[in-house]
Amino acid sequence: INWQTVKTYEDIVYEKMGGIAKITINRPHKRNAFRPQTVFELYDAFCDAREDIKIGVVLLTGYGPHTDGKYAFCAGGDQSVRGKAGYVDDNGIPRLNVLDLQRLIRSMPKVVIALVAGYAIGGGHVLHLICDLTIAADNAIFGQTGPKVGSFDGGFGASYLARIVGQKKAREIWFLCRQYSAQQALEMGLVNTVVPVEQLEIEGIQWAKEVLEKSPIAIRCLKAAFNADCDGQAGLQELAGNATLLYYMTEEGSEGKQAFLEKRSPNFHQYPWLP
Ligand code: 2NE
Repeated sequence: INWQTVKTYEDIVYEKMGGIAKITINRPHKRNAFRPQTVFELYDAFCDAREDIKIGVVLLTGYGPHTDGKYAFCAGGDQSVRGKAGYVDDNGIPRLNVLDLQRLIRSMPKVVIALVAGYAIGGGHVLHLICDLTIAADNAIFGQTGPKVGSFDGGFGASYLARIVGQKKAREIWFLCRQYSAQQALEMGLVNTVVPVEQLEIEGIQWAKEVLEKSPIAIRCLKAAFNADCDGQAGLQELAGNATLLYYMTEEGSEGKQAFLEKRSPNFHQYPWLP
């Protein structure tokens, strides 16, 4: 495998080989959780891949294993930079810019394949969800955590998930915040296939090569057609992003984040289940 680095970033690695681009989130000490800077870099790399007429497939993955031996695709938003109205960038501005990235992955007329080893959790789970295809390593672990850490993704994270796994399962995933194995994810249609972790990239390249043999215009029209069926969810995503921003401003939302950072269970008992 002969990946060529395209551009050097702080939080990601961006490489190309033939018609394939590979974008790797590179914050293993945080289980590849993203801060605003990470998302800006991902957005920049995805834009480059979209513009490059030689690129037909993008592989999105997470660097691993970490020094403790654990793998992660992405553990969602970096809770240590979560402020009152989003994830705070170097200029002190709170952001939910991962929603822009979700829209770019969804709308770009190229095939995006998530290669998931280890944790795909929270906003990291939504990132794999939004990709066109997901190849899971046998050690992959999937789940949402929002209601535990004082967050939610009421856009694609809820509605698109329900389209994929069905309403009952999607509600279970969000309401209980459990973790699911690669095999369970395969059974619920959340991933396309499961392979041994050491074969993950090889499998991704193989799938990419098969796509690259096909007609670019047929593929772009098909992607647009699959999207069109769920396009109302794009509006929901914007509305839900605003609701998340407001929720982050509340004491109840902060309690979840604070509990994660303090490595304790959240105490939501003081907040009423309003009628
Ligand atoms: C991913 C998971 C389950 C892994 O558990 P484990 O036990 O393997 O690792 P550990 O010890 O929890 O994590 C290792 C280090 O990574 C940091 C941890 O704090 C820890 O740091 P140190 O104590 O070693 O210094 N880390 C992991 N995830 C992080 C994160 N998201 N932010 C900051 N630091 C993180 C376990 O780590 C976990 O449950 N992580 C949190 C998952 C989560 O709740 N993510 C946010 C969901 S909300 C979201 O993503 C979102 C949204 O809902 C709406 C819009 C945008 C984003």
